[in-house]
Amino acid sequence: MTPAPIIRVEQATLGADGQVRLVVSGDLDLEHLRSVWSSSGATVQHIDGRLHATTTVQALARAAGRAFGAEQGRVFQSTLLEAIQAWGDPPPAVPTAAGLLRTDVRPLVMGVVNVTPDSFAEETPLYPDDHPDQAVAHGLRLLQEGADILDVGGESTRPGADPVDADEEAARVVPVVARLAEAGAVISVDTSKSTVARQALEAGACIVNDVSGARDPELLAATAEAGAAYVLMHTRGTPKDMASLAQYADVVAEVHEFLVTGLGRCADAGIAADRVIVDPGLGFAKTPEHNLALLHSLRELRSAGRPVLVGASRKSFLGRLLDDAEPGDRLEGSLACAVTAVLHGAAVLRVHDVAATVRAARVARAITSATADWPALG
Ligand code: PMM
Repeated sequence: MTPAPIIRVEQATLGADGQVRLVVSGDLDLEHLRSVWSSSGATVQHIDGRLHATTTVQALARAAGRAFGAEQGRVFQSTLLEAIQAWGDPPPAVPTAAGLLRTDVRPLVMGVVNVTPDSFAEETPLYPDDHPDQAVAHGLRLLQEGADILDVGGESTRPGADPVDADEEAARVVPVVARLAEAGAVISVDTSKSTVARQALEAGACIVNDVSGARDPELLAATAEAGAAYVLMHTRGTPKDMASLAQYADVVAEVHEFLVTGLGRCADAGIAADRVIVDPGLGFAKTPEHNLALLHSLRELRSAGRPVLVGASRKSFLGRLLDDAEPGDRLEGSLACAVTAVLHGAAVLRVHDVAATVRAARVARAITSATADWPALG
């Protein structure tokens, strides 16, 4: 099969003579493409295994056709046009076994339910006291506040955290998922373990939020078999060692390429592309500067064609920006990230402060869409 290029759109202006600035990488003869593009008048640089090109869409597509044979030229052209369209369009909806996630209508707010004794972000741990009642009550409160999705997790992923045994994690998560699903909530299970995912999906979850970066084929198989949606998040290593792996020559390019190749792993495991939501994984093997670079360039990740989830809420890079504020005192930082994410086309905001985020996102969305409504989603 002809390998598809990986194309990231940095900027595009629409119209017949629309200009586009993009970055191309992947398993193809980039030097050959560079020389053909250059001779067609494009501005092209070959830097560290990536082509950075600026010209009109038509000129790029025509030159790609000339650079390669007919078949590869066609693959290139359709990947190019899809990336440009996805960059500018609203995200598509995401089907799950429990119905459509309407990411096409407005940004969705995902409320965090950490069923752990040691979450850095929660003022009062939701576990083990009064388990599962306390966590369920918290989830119901977030629904009242306007959460569209509840993300239920039983393993802390803060940097340096120890892994939790699968049975223990399931015992924390599954009763909470069951009760919240019974109450009608759309539930994602935040886990990297296939056994936990399977039990949570049976108990009523319809999204698997995998913070390990699509590494475990068993977890992907469990997601595919259940017809669940899947959050593909960029990370490196494990929470235990990820801080030491936060080294990138070009963090936006590397995260984008990881997500595009991860979509291939999902497809190989039977998860259709239309079920996948992508996530830059803020704070996962990232320095504060990496997180800011990714938020700054968030729209570029839309070139992958999938809805983008952003989890910036209460994270430590916000503490750094706000005079070492504690997690519970980072609300303005979390809201600034949520608004920025909406303006850059994010589809899902994973947050602790649901009521405040809904209010901020409503205003940001009213500005981007020039309509004041915040449709209820059935
Ligand atoms: N962050 C945390 C946990 N799960 N899932 C996704 N998809 N994206 C994230 O950024 C993310 C996540 C860690 O934050 P927490 O300890 O506040 O839950």
